[in-house]
Amino acid sequence: MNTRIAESELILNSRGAVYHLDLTPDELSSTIITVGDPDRVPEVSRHFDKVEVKRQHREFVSHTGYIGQKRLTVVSTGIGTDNIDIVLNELDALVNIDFASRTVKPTLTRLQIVRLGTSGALQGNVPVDSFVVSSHGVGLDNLLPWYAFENTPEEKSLLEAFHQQVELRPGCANPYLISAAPALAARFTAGYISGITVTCPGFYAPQGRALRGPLSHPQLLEHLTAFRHGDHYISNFEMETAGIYGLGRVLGHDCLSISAIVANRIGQQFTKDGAAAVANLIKQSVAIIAEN
Ligand code: R1P
Ligand code: URA
Repeated sequence: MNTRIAESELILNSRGAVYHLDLTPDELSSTIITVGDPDRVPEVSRHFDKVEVKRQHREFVSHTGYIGQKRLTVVSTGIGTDNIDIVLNELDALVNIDFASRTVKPTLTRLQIVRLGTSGALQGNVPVDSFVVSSHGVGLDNLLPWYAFENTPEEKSLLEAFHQQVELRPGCANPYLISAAPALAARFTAGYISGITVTCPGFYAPQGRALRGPLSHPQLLEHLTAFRHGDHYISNFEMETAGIYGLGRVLGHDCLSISAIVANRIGQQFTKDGAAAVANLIKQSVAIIAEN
């Protein structure tokens, strides 16, 4: 039986558009770029040959257009995995729920979702202005434990190693680990560094930054930097990747997160030109995403 999804669960506005994103199904492509900063959306769509849709509601700005024959949507998520919960569920609803009957479609669409963001490096040899492709996302936020999901044997073994090597106070985090879509990751190799990305529920103490608030985990950076499991190491941290990979797994979409490194926490450096680093990441990556 295909149950009707109530008005309170899938909320549509007067345009028939999904609640937070304010997009209708025809306004979305199946190839999607997510960015954190709403001002980054036009920086992506300036590479489109034509922009046919522009929408904005709260921090969620969306542009849909074409590069050649390839249709693309770029959408801003704002900061954090609480926003990723909203964006990934609404993107999925736009393709996999029939808004008229409010039922799940019999044939599901697999979206291709690529995050182009910024991040802080956790290794001395991952320099500022370099680009990191996240082979896996480790979530120290608490989004994915709210969903039912399955880990692969490789993910279980990496997560076990993470539990052994990274000391976290009980009740502070419930780490989860999900890998990138392998076929998507394989397209971003030349000019990109690959490593595990840790997704944090904040920018300051949850990333080991002490301004005035004392840290409950002063050893966090040291443990993350030292982590090893076979050839795997932790390259960087930020605030969305694990949530995107996790909801991609839950909902059946292919996800990849790529970051421009703006801070190196080991060398204590910050990029001299973050806008240029992000512009370079966008130019190089959008060209690859637009290839068929
Ligand atoms: C923090 O400054 C923000 O920057 C990073 C983090 O994940 C967080 O969202 O990504 P974006 O530049 O894509 O927003
Ligand atoms: N974004 C983060 O979340 N952390 C950094 O250090 C830089 C960008």
